[in-house]
Amino acid sequence: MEKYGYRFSFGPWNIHEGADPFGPTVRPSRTFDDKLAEYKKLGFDAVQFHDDDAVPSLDDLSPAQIRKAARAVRKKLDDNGLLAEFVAPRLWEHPKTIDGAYTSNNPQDRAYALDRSKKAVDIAQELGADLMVLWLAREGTYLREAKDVVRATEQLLEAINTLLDYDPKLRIAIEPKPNEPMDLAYIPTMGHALALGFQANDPSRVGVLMESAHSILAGLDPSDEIGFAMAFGKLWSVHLNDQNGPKFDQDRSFASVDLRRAFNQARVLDENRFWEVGIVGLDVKAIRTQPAELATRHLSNSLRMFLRLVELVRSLDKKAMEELVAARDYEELDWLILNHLMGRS
Ligand code: GLO
Ligand code: MG
Repeated sequence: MEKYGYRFSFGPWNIHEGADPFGPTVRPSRTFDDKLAEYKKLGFDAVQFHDDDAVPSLDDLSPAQIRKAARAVRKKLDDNGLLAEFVAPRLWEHPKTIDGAYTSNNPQDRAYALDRSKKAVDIAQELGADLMVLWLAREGTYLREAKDVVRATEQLLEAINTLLDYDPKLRIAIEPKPNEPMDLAYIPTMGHALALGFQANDPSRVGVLMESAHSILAGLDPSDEIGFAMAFGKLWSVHLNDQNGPKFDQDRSFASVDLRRAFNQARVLDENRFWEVGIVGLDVKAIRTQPAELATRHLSNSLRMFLRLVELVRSLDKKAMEELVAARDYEELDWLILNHLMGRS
């Protein structure tokens, strides 16, 4: 398969058991090793990690034990010919993160969040990844009076600065999301994430990860979110997927809901040479009805769809487009794009 210089990644959570808030699992769990064996078969190059995907039960381990366990995972990656793209501290499941992590109202809980994040940095170092992704899952509120937004923003900045100081080579990519699990998140969009990063002590080491579904949930266009971040050289990773309107986070296969919206994400990424900057992550989940033995199709289909869209981007009749833009004939430009997407000329 021609990959046009792109590399692809997903996280172990993207092969999952199909539980939802209203029903139990529908597919058996697969071990980490078993999932790892799927990556190359599906055409992928790199693994995205939560800290505890790499080192389970890390809260019960010493820093030395954590590093040792992470080194063993590095060996498995090497054996499978895979890279680690990033490590993300999982700051949303522990009892100490019920009311938020860096923005919790409880100082002990905030200390836990920082300590846990430092352990995630240690794991990233052992896995050979210089990137940490911060999905700020519970940094927000169910009711606004519960926290002080100015203080919360300062706390987020302090946490980022603490991590930048902890490892002078670390880069941080903030993954914004407007809601879920919180009703109202503090860093809902690319603009918020970038603004926070630019205020950090070393802004050159803070960038963003754009997830399509999150942009759509915020009522924004993912390709514009991509382009806005790329204009500042700040798009360091993506979570491409799809989303049927502003409801719960669906993580549908890339392009499965809105082909043209996906085409434009591929277009802005490709026209700005994303393959030279980052790895294409696919944060997709199989729908719950999918039988266990077929529950990796969403990954390979998303990857192949991205590459097909890159081909469509590159085969666009640029000259015809320029002429239509110059004539301000956007109806005909619309017709050209729609026909191109349908394989018609
Ligand atoms: C959930 C997020 C989640 C993160 C992952 C990495 O909505 O998209 O999947 O991307 O935990 O931090
Ligand atoms: Mg994501």
